[in-house]
Amino acid sequence: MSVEVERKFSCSADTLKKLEEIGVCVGQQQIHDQYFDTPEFHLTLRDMWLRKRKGCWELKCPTAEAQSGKQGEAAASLCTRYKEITSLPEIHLRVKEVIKQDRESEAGFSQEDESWLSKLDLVCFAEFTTARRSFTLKEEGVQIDLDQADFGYHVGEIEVLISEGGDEQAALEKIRKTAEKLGLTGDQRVKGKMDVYLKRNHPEHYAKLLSEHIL
Ligand code: V4E
Repeated sequence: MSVEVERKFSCSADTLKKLEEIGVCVGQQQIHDQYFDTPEFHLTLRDMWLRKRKGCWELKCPTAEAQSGKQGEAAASLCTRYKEITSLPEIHLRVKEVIKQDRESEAGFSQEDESWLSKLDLVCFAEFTTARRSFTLKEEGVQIDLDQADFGYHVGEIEVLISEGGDEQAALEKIRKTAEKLGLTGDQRVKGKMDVYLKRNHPEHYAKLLSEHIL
């Protein structure tokens, strides 16, 4: 299981110019995401994000450190860290734990068979496509993504993948150095695509996530 440590940023023309100078473009892609939750939003109210991307299931959930509220210095608070679970049986187990569904699901675990969704009352609450350009800074071992979502929001992110229990401080330091090289200033947390999507499409739920400090 891996942990994604990342910092979002607003990509100005100057930042883009710098990135094109010092980074190596490693690809462009269109990403279609569908996010699922119960109608009562059991998962997202626990900061758990279940999505289908390129035909595969992924669950992002907070790390133990994030759950205990350990945040560290100000620069680290600009970063998020989430466990990324991609094994479908494990996703099913975790989702079931949260939803506290006592009825045993008999669904098999193939990427194609989606009967487990309806058994757990999971519905798609967000769906959008992102045009992504990815860069690396080889010396830092980081990936930088520039995302343009189809609902008109663009955002950049600097990310480092580590294994669970891996060196988070080293990841934060790589992100800090990269931000410095890109000339990023400002200590404001930048909104992700989901913030903007929920604010527009599910304002009541968005307000609840804000009040619970999940977004
Ligand atoms: C974890 C999370 C969400 C799931 C989507 O995560 P995000 O990294 O924003 O999307 P994306 O498309 O860049 O995924 P990737 O390709 O990197 O795997 S939606 C909301 N959250 C929580 C969250 C948060 N609390 N704060 C910030 C700044 N981002 C995300």
